[in-house]
Amino acid sequence: MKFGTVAIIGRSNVGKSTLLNRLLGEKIAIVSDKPQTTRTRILGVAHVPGAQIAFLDTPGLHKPEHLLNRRMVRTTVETLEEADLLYMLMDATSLPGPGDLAAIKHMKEALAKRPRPVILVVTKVDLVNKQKLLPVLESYAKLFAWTDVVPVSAQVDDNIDRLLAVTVPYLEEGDGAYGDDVVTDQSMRTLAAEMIREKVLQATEQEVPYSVAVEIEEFVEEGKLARIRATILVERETQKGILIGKQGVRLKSISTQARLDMERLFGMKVFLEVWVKVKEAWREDEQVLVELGY
Ligand SMILES: Nc1nc2c(ncn2[C@@H]2O[C@H](COP(=O)(O)OP(=O)(O)OP(=O)(O)O)[C@@H](O)[C@H]2O)c(=O)[nH]1
Ligand SMILES: [Mg+2]
Repeated sequence: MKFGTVAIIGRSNVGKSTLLNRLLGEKIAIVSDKPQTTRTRILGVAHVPGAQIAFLDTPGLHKPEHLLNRRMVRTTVETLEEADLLYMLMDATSLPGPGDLAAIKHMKEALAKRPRPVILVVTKVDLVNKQKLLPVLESYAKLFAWTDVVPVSAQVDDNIDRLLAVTVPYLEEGDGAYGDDVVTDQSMRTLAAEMIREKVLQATEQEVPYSVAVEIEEFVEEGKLARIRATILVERETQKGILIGKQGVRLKSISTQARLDMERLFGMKVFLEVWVKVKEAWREDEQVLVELGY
């Protein structure tokens, strides 16, 4: 039996959470086309023949402009320092940019403290035709002395089995740290809050996605029914208006979609009540961030 921890890192939006979900075959991390979707470290345990792999999804490495973002980057750096093996993700639909170079800088600092194998995972290859892919792979490959380079598509499940096969030999001999049925460390409360946030991210634009957090006020299980009351925090009255929408239509749609996801994942009926509350500058408020688990 082999066991190890693998940090999934890279700039914002490269497809870290999508890859985590695909590696697990289960959706535990939310995904959106907006950068800075993931705000915490998310453990996902893959049980594969002969090995247990603890994947750690992380917030994207970016230039932090709020206390929330400084904490996000710190979380990623800590995970970089702890993990046994690193996956550095880069996006096949673009060439190396400042965000990738900044991510490499963080990675090198962590490796200087403790060298470890790093697999370059080039993501989203389904979006690039074969002739264009080769030069892109080369331009990423020459940025660092990667242990391996694996191009994948997490969306269409291309080469994910190869990524796992490349990974296992780098793990140490040893028993898994988690029980056979453990998939994640995310509580049902956290998963519920994240599902609501995902729908908000998908339904809004510009500043709104960054200004939103979700708090679960109540989570009661009654047999096969969960009663959940949640509050969406925003920073301004105008954002509250946007979220609620004309005659409450947008909020209703967000809440319905989130409820359906919860019912699927939890395997129970969900009664969901969602409110919107303005809390100015919560992203700078230490106490609020702690309460939110950031
Ligand atoms: N076509 C395609 N799209 C992908 C693939 N992987 C991710 N995406 C899309 O890329 C966007 C970002 O994906 P995420 O998984 O949220 O990226 P992330 O790196 O976790 O982003 P942050 O948490 O914000 O740092 C989403 O719109 C995904 O649907 C892929 O393999 N193919
Ligand atoms: Mg993510």
